[in-house]
Amino acid sequence: MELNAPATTPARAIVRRVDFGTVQLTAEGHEPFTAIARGAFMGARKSLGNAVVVGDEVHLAWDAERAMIERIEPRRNSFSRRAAGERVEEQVVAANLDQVVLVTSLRQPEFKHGLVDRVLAQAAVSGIPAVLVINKTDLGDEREALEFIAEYAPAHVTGFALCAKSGRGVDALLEGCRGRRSLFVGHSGVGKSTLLGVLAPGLELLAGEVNRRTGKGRHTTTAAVLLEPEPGLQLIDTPGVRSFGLWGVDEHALEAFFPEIAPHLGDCRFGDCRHVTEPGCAVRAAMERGEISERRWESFRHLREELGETR
Ligand SMILES: Nc1nc2c(ncn2[C@@H]2O[C@H](COP(=O)(O)OP(=O)(O)O)[C@@H](O)[C@H]2O)c(=O)[nH]1
Ligand SMILES: [Mg+2]
Ligand SMILES: [Zn+2]
Repeated sequence: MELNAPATTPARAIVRRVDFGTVQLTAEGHEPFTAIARGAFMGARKSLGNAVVVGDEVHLAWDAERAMIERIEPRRNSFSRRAAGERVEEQVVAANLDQVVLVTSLRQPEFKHGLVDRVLAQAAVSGIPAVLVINKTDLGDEREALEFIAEYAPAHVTGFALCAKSGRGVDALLEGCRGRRSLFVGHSGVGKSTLLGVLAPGLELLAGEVNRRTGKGRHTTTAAVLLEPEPGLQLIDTPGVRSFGLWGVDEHALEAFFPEIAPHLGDCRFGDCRHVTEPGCAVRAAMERGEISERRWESFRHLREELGETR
C-alpha cells in the first residue's frame, strides 16, 4: 500500500501500524499516511519494539513532505503479553484501548476456557474492560454459547453469541464497538478475520500467522493493525495466538484480577491464604455458595502455578 503525506498536515495522529521502522498513522479527516520515527525511539535491535505501538498518540514534525514522530503521549493503558519464545520479555500489543474483544468459537475449534481466562486476566491487569465473543453459533446450540457467557457474568464480562458467516448477532457487537477503540484477540481459526470482514468491509486485514516475515517469536513488526471503517469505529486486528503468556502480574497478585475472587480476599482467616486447603478460606466458601465457578477457580490456580514457575 502506497501511503502519501496528506495535503494539510496534522500535528497529532494515532499509530495504525508499525512496519520495519516506518509507522503508519491515522488522523481525523486524512487518509492513512507514513512517518519516520527518530532513532531515539528505536529499540536495541533496530526495531521499534515496544517503543511505538498501535494506538499510540504521536506528535509530528514535518520537513518537506516527510512526517517525523517527535514525541509520544504517555499511554493511558496498554495491553501486553509475554512475547513468544524462551526469553521472558514483554510484547506490548497495543495502547490506549477502550476494550479487548476476545473472539472464540463454539465449535471448530471448540470453545477453550483456558485462553479466555488468560486473556481476561491480562485485560484486568491492564485495567481494560473485556467482552467475550462466541462465534460459529450455527455449528452448535446457541443456548450453549449463552451458558458460557453467563458463566463470565460474575467476572463483569459482557458476551456476544454470534455467527459471523450469516451476520446473525453481529450488529449488537458493532454497537458495542462504536466509540470504543477495540483490540481483537483470539486463537486462529475462530473466525476473527471473517468477523472483522463484516465489521470493516473492504479493509485490509492482517494476513497469515504471527511473524510470517521475521520467522522469529519476538517483537514482530506485523503485530497489529488499526482498522477504521467509519469515524469513531476503531478495530485493531491482531494475528491469531497459539499460546498466550501473562505479563505484568506475579503469582501473588494474580488473585486480584479475577473479579469474582477479588471481593473475598480480605476475608480469609490467614493473611497469606492460598485458597486451597486452608481453614476459614473465604474464597472457597464463596465457591461452595456458587458465587465463584469451580472452573474459574481451577483456571486461577493453573495460571498462578505457571507464573510461579516462570519467575
Ligand atoms: N460455520 C461457520 N464458519 C465460520 C464462521 N465464521 C468463520 N467461519 C469459518 O471458519 C474458518 C476460519 O475463519 P477465519 O475468519 O479465517 O478465522 P481466523 O483465523 O480467526 O481469522 C473459515 O473457514 C471461515 O469460513 C461462522 O460464523 N460459522
Ligand atoms: Mg485470520
Ligand atoms: Zn483463602
